[in-house]
Amino acid sequence: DFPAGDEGYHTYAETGAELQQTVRDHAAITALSSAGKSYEGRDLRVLKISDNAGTDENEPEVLFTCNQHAREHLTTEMCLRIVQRLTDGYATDPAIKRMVDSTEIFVLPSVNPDGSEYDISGGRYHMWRKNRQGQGTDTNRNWGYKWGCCGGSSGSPSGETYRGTAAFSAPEAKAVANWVSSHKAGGVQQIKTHIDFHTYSELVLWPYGYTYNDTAPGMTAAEAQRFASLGRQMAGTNGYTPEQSSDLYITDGSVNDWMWFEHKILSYTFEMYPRGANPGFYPPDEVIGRETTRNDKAVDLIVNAAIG
Ligand code: 0X9
Ligand code: CA
Ligand code: CA
Ligand code: CA
Ligand code: ZN
Repeated sequence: DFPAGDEGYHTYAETGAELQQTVRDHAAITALSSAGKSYEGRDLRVLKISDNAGTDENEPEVLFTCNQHAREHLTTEMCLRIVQRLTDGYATDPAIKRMVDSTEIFVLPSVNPDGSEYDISGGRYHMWRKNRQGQGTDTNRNWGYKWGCCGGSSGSPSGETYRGTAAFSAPEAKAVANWVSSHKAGGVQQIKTHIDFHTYSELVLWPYGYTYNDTAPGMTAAEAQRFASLGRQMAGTNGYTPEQSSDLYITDGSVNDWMWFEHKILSYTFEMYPRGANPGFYPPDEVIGRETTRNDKAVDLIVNAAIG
């Protein structure tokens, strides 16, 4: 469990209970499923939010993923905030109703439930980042585009950015990738936009991460412009700093590079609150409301970007 005083954060079980309650309260516009299993066998839960949620309709799809990194617990709360706002607001807020009716929104509150549960085991924080496969693989270095190419990951199993033994050797990355790939209809990827939430530094990041270059195979100058333009627009709503992800540091095998290169999904990383190492990965639960609400407008922008 979370340490005393931080019970406002949701454990894996509490997150499941919250999603189930949401489906009970909003059965017409929600559907709960699983993208697959973690290394230790936990479900990678997915909540779909759309009108006629039980039917795969021909509507642009939007994906939100959270908690790829175990200790980044505020991001799980971000995904739960998206779920709560879009479902509770549906009946009364016309802008929310329009978004929910014209898209299919998928929310994955924890891509790394094993790591997250380990990080809070014994009621203490363990400063854990990776999954729980062996010494741990950094799932955000395990995606299959330019895996291990460019010095943006570690080849050492004890490394904090260990890339794993092969692309998609981590069951969590593999499961989410297969789930995304299954969202093609008639050869066209239905998921149009994506945010992967992390902490911390208050940044809006876009691909590529494996190269400092703005343009590269699969990324034209016009496409790079689109990333930068929407990225800056979103950052204008939450006060984060917008930049290409490699401007922070080089990563290879990150989720955004794969989402964009393989599927042309407009895929961003948000690094949430705080800006610096204090309080770093462990802000008190008192900030959850403020720091997740802070991204409401950016969430609306990425949903509306899928509508085009
Ligand atoms: O290193 C990461 O995976 C992300 N930062 S974190 O502190 N949450 O671990 C950033 C990934 C974004 N990509 C690049 N910086 N290239
Ligand atoms: Ca508290
Ligand atoms: Ca629908
Ligand atoms: Ca669909
Ligand atoms: Zn992270």
